[in-house]
Amino acid sequence: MSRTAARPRGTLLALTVLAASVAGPVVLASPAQAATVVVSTATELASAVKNAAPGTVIQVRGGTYRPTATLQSTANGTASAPIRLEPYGSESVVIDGSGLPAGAWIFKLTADYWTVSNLTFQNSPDSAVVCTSCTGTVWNRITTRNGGDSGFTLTGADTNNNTVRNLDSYGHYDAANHGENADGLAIKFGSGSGNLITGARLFDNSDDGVDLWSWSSPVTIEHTWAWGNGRNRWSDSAFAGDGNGYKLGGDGEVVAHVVNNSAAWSNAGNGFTENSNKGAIVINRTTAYANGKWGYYLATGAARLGRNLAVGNGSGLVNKGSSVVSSGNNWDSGIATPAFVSTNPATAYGARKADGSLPATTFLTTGSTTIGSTMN
Ligand SMILES: [Ca+2]
Ligand SMILES: [Ca+2]
Repeated sequence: MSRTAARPRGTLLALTVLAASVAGPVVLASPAQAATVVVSTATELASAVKNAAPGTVIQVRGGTYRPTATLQSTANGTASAPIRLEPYGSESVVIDGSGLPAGAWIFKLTADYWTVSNLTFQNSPDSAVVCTSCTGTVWNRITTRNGGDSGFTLTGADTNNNTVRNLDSYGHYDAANHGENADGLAIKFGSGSGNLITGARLFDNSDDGVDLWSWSSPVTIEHTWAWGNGRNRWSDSAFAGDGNGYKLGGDGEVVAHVVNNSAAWSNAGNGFTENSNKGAIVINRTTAYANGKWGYYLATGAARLGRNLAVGNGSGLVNKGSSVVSSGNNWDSGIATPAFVSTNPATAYGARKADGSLPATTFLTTGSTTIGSTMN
């Protein structure tokens, strides 16, 4: 369904829209906007996003929106009064980029203290969602899918204390570069502390699941699954996707990222790779299964690998350099390899739990309390 019909609007919103559309001198220093703004067209959505103020709640009526320009804002919320962008009630909202110009993103936020929840961004010509130099943003249960570059991106200096919770990002492919850039989640070209990724599913993207290229501060990733990345699903005869589940560095940055209780399977490249990052990357209780190259590739850095489980990867379980500290992993002496309860990944694609967390699955579980991801 394409949302084109106008719905009745509240008086406050009507006044806001009217005020914004009046030509001539603007009396107010900045246009006042109602605390709660209900939008039902792409034009209203663009205006509400642009003009938000601390405490604004933007509620989007159900339907599919096709903006013709990038939705963007530089309006800051505050820690105590964040700006919220979310569906109206339990309605289902899809923001579709197929009407955007070539090279455009769907949503560009250069702002602090937003909480964005329960929205799907699809078919972007380029990246879908990009948060630049953001602080204190929270992203709950966002889906990015089938776009022309990376799905969800944090970038820029002063990117601090952002939380990405329960992201689904899949099917991205940059055709012009034969798939070499489109990642599920890109935290690249920037810095900032306190950024947390939890509960993500990053799959079937042309390049990597997670990419932390040229990022100079530690990122924490937990309860995340990356699979099927870097496989040529587009019949591209010059396909160039890398296909790492977790690309944990690059461009000379030395940084101690942390990955806990996560999994990588069936990626074309490595399950987890330092990608030349010589920092003390910490990887604990993760599982790498059936990836095309190494389960864990940490050949030059000083990673700390604890209680990880690698099974059935093309190049081998682990490639670790002499500075790596390795303990309790199934390649370490005296550590047994527990059997998987299931190797059928079908449930990994299933519906999330009511609270938005990862779907229940026995896939790659072992029942072990000491090694490998618990897959939840
Ligand atoms: Ca690449
Ligand atoms: Ca990449």
